[in-house]
Amino acid sequence: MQELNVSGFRVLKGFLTATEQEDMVESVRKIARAAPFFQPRTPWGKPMSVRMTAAGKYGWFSDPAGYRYIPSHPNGADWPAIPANILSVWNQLGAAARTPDCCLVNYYAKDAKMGLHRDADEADFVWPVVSISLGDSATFRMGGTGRSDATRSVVLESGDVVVMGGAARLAYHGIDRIRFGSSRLLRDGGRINLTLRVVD
Ligand code: MD3
Ligand code: FE
Repeated sequence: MQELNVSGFRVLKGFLTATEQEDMVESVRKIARAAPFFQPRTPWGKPMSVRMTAAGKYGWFSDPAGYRYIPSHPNGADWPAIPANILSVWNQLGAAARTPDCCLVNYYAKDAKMGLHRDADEADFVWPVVSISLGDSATFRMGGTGRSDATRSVVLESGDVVVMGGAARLAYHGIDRIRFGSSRLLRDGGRINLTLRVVD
């Protein structure tokens, strides 16, 4: 396994074996059966290209009323528990002293992307964010703590895990595009990203 570690930004290439990736896709299918994927709208009313669902105490939501964590699915159902194989990645790389409150599940179809942003709606930035990539590769863009800081891009492949701690926790980042069809993990293609966060 290769590792890049620059001021709290860790990319663990090939952290998950092929079998672990397949098991994790099965866990995501279970989450999606209990909490179906939905398409959030931006505060400006435009549908986001990424489809989302979640597990844990909170999920993430946005609509013209703004971006926020929500304690149940938009359909009223409880979010399912975070599956053990996903929690195991947090316990190895995140912070075993604390359970994550949210496992956000992002699904990127062919033309989906996520603009440059930072994750700053959590109560305490001492906790890292752990992200798991499954399926098609993506061009991930990583900047600094200022919106106009220089950025660089990193290709994230299926089985890679990213940990954002320290100064990187509040860095700007986004997904420019996915390389549709680059992986055969998901039968219909596309990319799943799991993001584990402490919210409260
Ligand atoms: C850097 N997701 O859901 S994961 C997000 O691939 C999000 O779906 C992207 O950004 C995705 O908010 C990127 C890598 C990641 C996650 C959280 C971070 C990078 C981060 C938090 C702080 C800095
Ligand atoms: Fe983010």
